[in-house]
Amino acid sequence: MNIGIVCYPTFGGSGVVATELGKALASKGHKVHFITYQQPVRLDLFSENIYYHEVKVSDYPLFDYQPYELVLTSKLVDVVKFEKLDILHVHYAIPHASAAYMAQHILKSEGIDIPFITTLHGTDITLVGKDSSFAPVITFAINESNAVTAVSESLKQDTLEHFNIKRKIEVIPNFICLEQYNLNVSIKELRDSFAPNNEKVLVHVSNFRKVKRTQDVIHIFDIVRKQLPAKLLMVGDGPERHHLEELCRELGACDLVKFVGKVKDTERILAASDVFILPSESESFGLAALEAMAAKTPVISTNTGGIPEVNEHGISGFLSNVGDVEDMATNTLKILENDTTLEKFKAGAYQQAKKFDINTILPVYENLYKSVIK
Ligand code: GMT
Repeated sequence: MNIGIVCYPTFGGSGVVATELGKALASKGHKVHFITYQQPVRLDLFSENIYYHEVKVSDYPLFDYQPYELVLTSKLVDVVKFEKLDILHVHYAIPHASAAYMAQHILKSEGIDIPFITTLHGTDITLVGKDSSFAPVITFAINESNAVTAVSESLKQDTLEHFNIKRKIEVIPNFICLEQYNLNVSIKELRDSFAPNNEKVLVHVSNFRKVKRTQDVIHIFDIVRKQLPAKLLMVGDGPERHHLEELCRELGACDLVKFVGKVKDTERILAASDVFILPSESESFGLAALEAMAAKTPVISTNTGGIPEVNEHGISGFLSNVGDVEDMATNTLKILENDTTLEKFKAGAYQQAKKFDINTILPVYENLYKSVIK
């Protein structure tokens, strides 16, 4: 198949899922065209069957706000026509689904039929989409998609609750490429570089937005480090970083917390850590938790949204109520109690991650594509 993928190219989960899906489809022989405003962070353009079409955003001084949806629509029309695409798969509804709808209708007027699939990822529904200024367009674009998928049962229910949806939403969970986590290189050196005295290593990966409750990560760590020697790795960057650094200073924990910044391939850092912390306020799936589990790192998380579909309480980690930092710290200490318990949770995390292997999920997407292509 000749597939167009529209996504955000940034470090966010939806862009990562779209990129990994495209790479896996390309490795199976499909031609995959990424259409977005910047090369997706995890995309390797030298891979066979992968193409990238940049959406040029206008900088005309009249526009205080650049009309991205329109330039994206025009680009979609152009790429569908000239690359002879069979299908468009848009990740994140805003504004990708309505741009795809518009492109579909422009192409129809020229006698070209192109179906589009919308994958809902989370904040397009739970945060942004619920905003009444977006709701009519989002509702319409979801209803007009040729197929709609959500990354968890929880997100599907949220969508049905908050929007007037008249079409079927299929749940296709996020996935990981387990092979990528079979690291041949030793992680000992990396671990020794930040935990030279065999301290336990806690890790958090996110875009440091408010919804991630990153301050809770620091508070959990502060409780844990008072019980046993520990270090914390904060991977990523975002609006909360400044407050987090201030909090570390207040708690006198600066020497124990390392802000690593944005990292493209997190596999080695995750594998070199003992426990992953995800105290989010809301999370439609929690891809970062799944990536940790694939690296055999158990997860301490909240029980919000789709996280319970990913992290199994008592097996791959533990779940707590949002904001209950005491409970999350207690659970972290339970996992770190002794090597046997830690190994048990590491094995549990990996077993759970196996359920989300790309080899299981990819055929589901391929079948969905076939079902909508006439
Ligand atoms: O979580 C983010 O801040 C990024 C966001 C995105 O759309 O890029 O992530 C959402 O999609 C991910 C991939 O499907 C999910 O794993 C995340 O749980 C979801 N984030 C939220 O629901 C807050």
